[in-house]
Amino acid sequence: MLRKKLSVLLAAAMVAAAVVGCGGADQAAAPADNAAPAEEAAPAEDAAPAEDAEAGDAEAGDAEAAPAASGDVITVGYAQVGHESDWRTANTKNYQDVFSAANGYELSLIDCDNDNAVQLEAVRNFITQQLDYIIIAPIETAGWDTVLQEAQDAGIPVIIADREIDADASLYDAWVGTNTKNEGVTAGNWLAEYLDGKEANILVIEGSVGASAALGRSEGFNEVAEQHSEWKILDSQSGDFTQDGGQEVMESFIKSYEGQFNVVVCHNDNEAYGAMDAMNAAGITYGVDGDVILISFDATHDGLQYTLDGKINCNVECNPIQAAVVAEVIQKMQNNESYDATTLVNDEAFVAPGIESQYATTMTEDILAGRAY
Ligand code: GYE
Repeated sequence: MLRKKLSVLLAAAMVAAAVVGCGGADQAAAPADNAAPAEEAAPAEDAAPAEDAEAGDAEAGDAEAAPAASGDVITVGYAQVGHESDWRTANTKNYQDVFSAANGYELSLIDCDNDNAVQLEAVRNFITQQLDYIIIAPIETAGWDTVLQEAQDAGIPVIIADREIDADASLYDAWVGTNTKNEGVTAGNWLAEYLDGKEANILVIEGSVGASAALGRSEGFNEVAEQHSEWKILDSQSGDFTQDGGQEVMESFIKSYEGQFNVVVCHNDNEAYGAMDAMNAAGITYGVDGDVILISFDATHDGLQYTLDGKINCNVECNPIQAAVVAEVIQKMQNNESYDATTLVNDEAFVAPGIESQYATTMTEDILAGRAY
């Protein structure tokens, strides 16, 4: 049933970012400007628990208190980035599992195919439909003010998930995601430790242009690179977080820089698969026994398989399993309880067998067996 949520209670006591996940790599505080506005509002009328609602993930915690009055469902719109990567596929499935009918939700998940205009339209449709909550995984950081104002005017709470946006934090209600700048710093720190003063001639295959996940990883990695006069970033181009994109960029890098580079940094696993295909075709060796050090991000199952096989030297995790945390925030909003305005899903990093690192865990069969996505 469609119901316009008139208001939510945003307790003044917004507590510090809650950290969930597996820990490991050093993660600083969540993005500083994500504190939601403190604002009092009347309780929603229909916050009574429903029967049989249970969270789809062990981490949902409070979500066991059911979402809505019996027969009532919570309508949720998720404007998803697209289907560019294995990470994204896992994230989509996770939302479908957690925001299920059995858990008391009606989820409208729109695959925006990495197109900003489509994503803005999806959010506007959610507003027109007067859904109870809107979740946005923003394709780009920029351009959100107007539509967020429209959602606020309509009284619909918005949760920004996965990536970050430039908009003022007063324009949305909560943020859940990972600290991609720290992921970049971890990759840089690991490389410095591994090279131990040796020269690095680096090629970077970035994620999608304007995406906070790409901007953050570059910013973090560059911060470390700047401290190393023996490192040179030869080139940095977007592979759009896709395997095809990674392959194309790597092919053109090979044309321009063959014989000149010894490090390739890919902003996600899919790009790394494409880069490996391009290097295979050109007879360039990579990984622990190769000429090129290969760094990747995401640490999906297949990415970790390549890490275990010694083809990817270091793989920095980014956890796509975020829906239960978002559901918990929604449950708290629904029950007029205070909630965390910012929730950081923590990440760690993994290195190939034979590598020991203070920044990353050495891969094993057991770690791989435990990786479902
Ligand atoms: O790393 C990539 C995906 O936003 C963190 O988006 C996410 C990134 C992830 O396409 O694989």
